[in-house]
Amino acid sequence: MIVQPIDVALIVWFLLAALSTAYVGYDQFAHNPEARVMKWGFVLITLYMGPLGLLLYVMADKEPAPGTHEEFVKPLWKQSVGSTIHCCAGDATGIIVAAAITASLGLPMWIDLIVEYTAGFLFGLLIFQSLFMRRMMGGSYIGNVRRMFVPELISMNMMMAGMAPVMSLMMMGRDMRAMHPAELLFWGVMSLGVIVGFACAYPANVWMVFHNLKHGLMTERPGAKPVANSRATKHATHSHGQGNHSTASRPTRPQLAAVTGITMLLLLTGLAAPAFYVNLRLGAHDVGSAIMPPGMIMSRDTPAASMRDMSAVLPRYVSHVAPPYARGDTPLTPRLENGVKVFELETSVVRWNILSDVTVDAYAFNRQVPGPRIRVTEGDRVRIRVVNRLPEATTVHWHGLILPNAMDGPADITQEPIAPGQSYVYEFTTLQAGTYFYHTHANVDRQQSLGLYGALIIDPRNRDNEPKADAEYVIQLQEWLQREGLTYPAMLMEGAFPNYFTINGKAYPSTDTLRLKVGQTVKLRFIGSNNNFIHPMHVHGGPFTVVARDGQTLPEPARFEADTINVGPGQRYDVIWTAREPGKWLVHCHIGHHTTNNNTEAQGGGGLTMIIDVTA
Ligand SMILES: [Cu+2]
Repeated sequence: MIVQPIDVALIVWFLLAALSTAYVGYDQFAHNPEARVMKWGFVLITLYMGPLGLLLYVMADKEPAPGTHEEFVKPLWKQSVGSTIHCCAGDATGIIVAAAITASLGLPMWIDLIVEYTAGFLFGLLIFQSLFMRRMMGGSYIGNVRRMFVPELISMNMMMAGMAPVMSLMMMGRDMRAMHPAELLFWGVMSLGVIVGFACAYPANVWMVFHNLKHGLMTERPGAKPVANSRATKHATHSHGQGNHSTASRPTRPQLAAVTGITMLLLLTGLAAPAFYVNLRLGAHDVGSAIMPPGMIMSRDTPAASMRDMSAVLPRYVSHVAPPYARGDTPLTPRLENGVKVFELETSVVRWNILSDVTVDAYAFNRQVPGPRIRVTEGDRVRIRVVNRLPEATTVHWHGLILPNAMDGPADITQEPIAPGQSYVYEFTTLQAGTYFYHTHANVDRQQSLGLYGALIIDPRNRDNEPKADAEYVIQLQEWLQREGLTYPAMLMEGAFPNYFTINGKAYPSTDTLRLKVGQTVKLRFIGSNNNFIHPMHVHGGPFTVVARDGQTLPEPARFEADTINVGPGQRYDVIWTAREPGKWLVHCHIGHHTTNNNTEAQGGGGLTMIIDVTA
């Protein structure tokens, strides 16, 4: 899934890795007199380390001219490269296979790390060192296991000391696609982990090769016995008794113990230190693939549910791309069944333009933001069938209505949430009249912030006492957080503050323009369909009359004049404004930031701004 620039970089990286591996494999097996086990070591390491593996190969092991391999690979640094590659190829293979399996099983990260270390160590020791090397080194399999135990332990400790923090911090970082083996990012983290692990293991291998605890590169010519080109071999005619002819003495027991002890300490630090910063109790099934907003505080005790709540809408869930001109709040036509008005709502993830050049990945009813307008008359029997096509369970709440409890919508309180692919039928008789709205009542924090709401207008059966106007316009408010092409639910939380604001799913200058003539009136129905802020909605060009609050028409003496009304989440105000003078009159929120688009103004404003264009 290509959703971030890193994905393109990873594709390039893995293409380079594939080409590098193909070259190293071809050259090793066609031209290079390296021992078979080391050939495979280089191939695997180049697969994991890409062009860096290729670099190591040409610098340290590729025979420059026929017959020169023995001499070419002699320097200590080259021998140590060989020794590190040999160790890392086995360890990394064990670690990566274990990581892919533990991630698929959804085990917590801290268990993953222990399994990975164990698998890497055992694979390195039992397969790569002892089994594959037996032909080189001679002796029994068990003898090799015993002899290689400490060198393998030292090397593996250093490898994992470097690789573990890379895996922990990057997998549990902002982009947790890194936890999922089906994502390229997972393999990218593995690559980086092997590179860092290699760099950490290299100095330890230099020390071990210098002291003849480990062999380095080898030369294997057809018909001849393979030669282990350890630094000792210039004095050796029989090379397999490793370290017997060293120019440097083997380390003393205290030296070996001290080095081993330090590597154990570094290993434990590498395993444990990331746990101070990230929650290693989580696994791929908890948060795998979640991408978190930049700036979100993620501490070692942030629960998985909190991360899922704040994570981006993954673009792969977008099932419909709405055209830029699409509008929300379009009238929904019911069909009549035995006197019941039947409406159909369907939730899904859509790509929606809030500006001509800015899209959000929204949770939508009937592929629009806001959802379609449901308009009925007081006393109507209504039936609303809701089909859920979201990647998560949902419900619908009918805000402010008097209805049977089972029809009210709160998830897990009055009903089981509607699972993806399932449906639920709400049915009730409308007993009130006025401006209402419907919205999700499952994980409201996330779902409503992503667009799951719509207007519900109930006309009174007797319209005589209703405050009337020449025109009418519904204003539904919303806050959005869209960064780097990803949409996160906007919240009053660190890192989740909104940077876009919409009236009926559009930010100014993409908002509607109302057209009136001087002397005409308009009824503005403000709906606090947003989740976070109280928006002081202001109209230019003279005061309006507040005629209704939360669906209740105010009695004449209670109506009042104002030019700004605080619309809080869930609140509704009906106001009637008179066009007194010709010109362009603004309707806007009076919090300055809410009239910007990502902190910029265009054509005199942004966000919660719209124009009433009055002509004479
Ligand atoms: Cu505001």
